[in-house]
Amino acid sequence: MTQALIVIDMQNDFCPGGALAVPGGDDIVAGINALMEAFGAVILTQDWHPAGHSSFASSHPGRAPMEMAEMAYGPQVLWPDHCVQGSAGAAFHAALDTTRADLILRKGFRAAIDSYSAFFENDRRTPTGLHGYLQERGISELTLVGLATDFCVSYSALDAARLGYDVLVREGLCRAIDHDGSLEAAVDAMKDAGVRIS
Ligand code: VGL
Ligand code: ZN
Repeated sequence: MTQALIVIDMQNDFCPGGALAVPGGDDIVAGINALMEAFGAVILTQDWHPAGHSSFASSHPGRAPMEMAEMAYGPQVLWPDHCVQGSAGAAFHAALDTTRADLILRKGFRAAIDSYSAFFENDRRTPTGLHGYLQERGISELTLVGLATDFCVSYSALDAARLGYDVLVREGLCRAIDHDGSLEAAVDAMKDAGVRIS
């Protein structure tokens, strides 16, 4: 049975020096590279926003990063501009071993909707296509690592669990934004959903 390693958003903008830097974001690159060996499938996700994306605070006059906004699909954190398509910030961390990737899945490319999860956009309904890909390859066991634990990793893990996958999050190979209790809430939600955390 093929097990997949899903590496979430290991991009420059989420690493120290980036536009939405996650503390210690680059500390996990070597460990993730080393882990790839053990998996029959390696999938990388890449946050990939058009300039002026609706999740950017700069797209909402008078609003600041980390404030909440109400979107058509529900509440949304407003972020600093990050991972703009084709920018250096959107590129993978230079030390990440991208050669082992079977699939690079981009998300967040529609201007009007954000996409934290590798499976669904933030309306929790619009699919990215990853579920179909995994199903066609007969993959049902997933290990998740990457950035950030409390947003894109946990949203992906929760959706995967809901879709019936066996999901393990390797917390030591993730780093969190931890804004306003978001890390504790994410860990609680993952545990409640049956996601294994190690
Ligand atoms: C992420 C906020 C905005 C993430 C992506 O990768 O966790 N967080 N875009
Ligand atoms: Zn983003």
